[in-house]
Amino acid sequence: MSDVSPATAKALVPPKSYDRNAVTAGIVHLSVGNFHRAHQAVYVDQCLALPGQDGWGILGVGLMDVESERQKARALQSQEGLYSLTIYPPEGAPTTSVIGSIVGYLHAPDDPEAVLRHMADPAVKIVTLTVTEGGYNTDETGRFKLEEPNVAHDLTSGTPKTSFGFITEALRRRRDGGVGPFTVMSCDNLRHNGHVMKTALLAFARAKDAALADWIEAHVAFPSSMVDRITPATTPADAARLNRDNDLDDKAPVFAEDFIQWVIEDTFCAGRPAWEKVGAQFTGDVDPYEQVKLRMLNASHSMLAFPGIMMGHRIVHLAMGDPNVSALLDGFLQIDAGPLLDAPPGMSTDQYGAMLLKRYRNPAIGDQLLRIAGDGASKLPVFVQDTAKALVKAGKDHRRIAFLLAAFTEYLKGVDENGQSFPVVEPNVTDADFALVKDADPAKGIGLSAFKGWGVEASPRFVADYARYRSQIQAEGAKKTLADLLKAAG
Ligand code: CS2
Repeated sequence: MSDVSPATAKALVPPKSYDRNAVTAGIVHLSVGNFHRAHQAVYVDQCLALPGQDGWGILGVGLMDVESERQKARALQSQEGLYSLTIYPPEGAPTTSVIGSIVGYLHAPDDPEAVLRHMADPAVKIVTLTVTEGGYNTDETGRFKLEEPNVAHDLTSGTPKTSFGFITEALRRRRDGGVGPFTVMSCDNLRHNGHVMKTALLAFARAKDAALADWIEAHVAFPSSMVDRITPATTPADAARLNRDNDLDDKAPVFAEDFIQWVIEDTFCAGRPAWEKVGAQFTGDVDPYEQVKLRMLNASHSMLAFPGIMMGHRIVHLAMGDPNVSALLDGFLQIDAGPLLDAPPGMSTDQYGAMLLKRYRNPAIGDQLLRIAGDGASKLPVFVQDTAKALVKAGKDHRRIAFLLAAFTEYLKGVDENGQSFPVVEPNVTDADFALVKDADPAKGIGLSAFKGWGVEASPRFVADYARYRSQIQAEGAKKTLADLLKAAG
């Protein structure tokens, strides 16, 4: 609870750099998380201050039918989409600004028709999404899961629940009404996220209406993009602190690190904001940027989260304060992940790795390891699989990755080495997976569906190390296991 009473705290004042009343929504964003509000919404906010950009405001849409999303909708609606963003540099004072680019907000389960009306509006030219790695509804072979209950609902209903249902129905209305298509841009941490989006959407559309799927394939653009800014969840204690420090009464404050990056493939089909004027980078090939970011930043985040949680840590910079954790990440970045990558021109993976460790050490962020861990079963295949595959194939040192997979498997039990339990949010871990986790034979866990197709199960040395690390984590804890691993690794 904020201890700043509304009577004394200041209300949010819209940005002065543009006339917010003149701004209309040219972008619909599906699933407005903190990351979106600290990233894309900031680029848009800065763009709106430039001439000729006032058609690029954002209409935010919440998709999930859960209380926290309803609460967010109420908070943002009561503030007309305004919220404060506080940026913490590693040293020196934070800065707070009010972001005005979200000019409307709808909670889709309350009024799906209103969402569709907006998405079909000719003024909307781009639909962006941050629906998380697991939100693309594909299995480990890349197949779109038509049987997923909400997807199955959307296939037979005109009142959608899923992003696929909303986008497809809106595009149908636009095609039938002679309104052109909009661009669909994923802003999630996935390799080739544009391609993943396109494949998923076309699989859905084809199952619903083949002719519409052909139209979408011919007319809709799906640019890929690499997105980056570390944005913690705002806990009630954070909200109280931010409001107190800023003398504000904001029901939905966000905070983040000062680093920000966005690399976008320039293939929009209905125009786009002048994001290049506010720091975004446009390129013909996002892949090298995505690979470096996913396989270094997100993968090392996982390397930090699962072992860190099992050691009893909960906060990123505090875990980084343990020299062994720091050495684990450094080894992973510099020895395992970095050398396998073709970095984009002008970029060195060594420097990038060193910068990541610096970002993680920022004490003002207090990012949550449990946030990073969430839905690990969807994240690990995206972030770690390619590195694991390449190391095993080349017969290189796989121990840090075997330790990560062992720590992830033990983490699924929800208790750390101090006996503290924590919530395990793993919607994509099946009952069969949990049975493997509980099996008395520690090697069995290598069969988890999250590890399918990695090729590690075919390496007896990898499986033996994985099983050994699991047994040692169970018997002596992750700290001791890591200390021994580092000693052995020299
Ligand atoms: C994190 C990301 O959730 C995760 O696994 O690694 O949210 C990370 O903080 C962002 O991608 C940073 O850009």
